[in-house]
Amino acid sequence: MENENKKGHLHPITLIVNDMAAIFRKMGFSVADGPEIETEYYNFDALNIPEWHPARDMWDTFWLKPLKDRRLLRTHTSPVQIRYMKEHGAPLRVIVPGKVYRHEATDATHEAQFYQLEGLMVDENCSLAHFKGVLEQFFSEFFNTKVSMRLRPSYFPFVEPGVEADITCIKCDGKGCAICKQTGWIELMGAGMVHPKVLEWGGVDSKKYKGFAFGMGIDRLAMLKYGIDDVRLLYNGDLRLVNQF
Ligand code: 2NL
Repeated sequence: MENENKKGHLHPITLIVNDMAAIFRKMGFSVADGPEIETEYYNFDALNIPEWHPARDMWDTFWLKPLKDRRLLRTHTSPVQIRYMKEHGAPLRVIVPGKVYRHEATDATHEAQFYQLEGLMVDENCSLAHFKGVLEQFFSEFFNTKVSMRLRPSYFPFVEPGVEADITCIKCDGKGCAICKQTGWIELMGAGMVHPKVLEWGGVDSKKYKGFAFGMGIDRLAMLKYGIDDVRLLYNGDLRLVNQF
């Protein structure tokens, strides 16, 4: 039989997660994980997104049938970082790759279930400059080419200030091409300085410690790195895709 000699192998998402973790480990980050079924408290309230906050609409949520408390499928991996702060205390460096869920229609760039990698560094005098340095180093190693980053102001309830971070296009080095839609820049992540209230809810003294945090889509990075143009290809089990890795 044709398949008898074929060995199993890792899925492209797993390969990307392993690559990412290896680079962050070299910079002193630990890798953590946590539950995919979360409480409303850890997914929202502890991230400065109370029930009445209009920003809750940013995350279309799969709610579970309510029992004692309201539970949901986590919409981001941030709840793991809150749990990590409480358990380990400051200073800390951690990344959390994992599966997250959004209640939305799928298309070539959206899935209801996808992978995210978030990171958190907390230390005395930690700043956005450290964020930029760490992530420029990360992306340069990940894409095997020197990349620069630019930060644009943005808003997320759990950080202040909040930013969107772009890197120089890895295909054209900033000259302009189809990948970067002629802009020279690729939008890759949201980030910011952790809101003092969020540090406190994580048990960290926000007078003594500062922290940066960031989140990015692993699927999007996999698509960029491997030239995949439809996120659904990563999950529909088509062997013509997975056998290329
Ligand atoms: C995005 C935005 C972000 C974070 C994630 C974070 C986690 C904690 C505290 C503060 Cl525990 N922030 N995570 C911060 C800013 C942006 O992700 O667009 N992700 C794909």
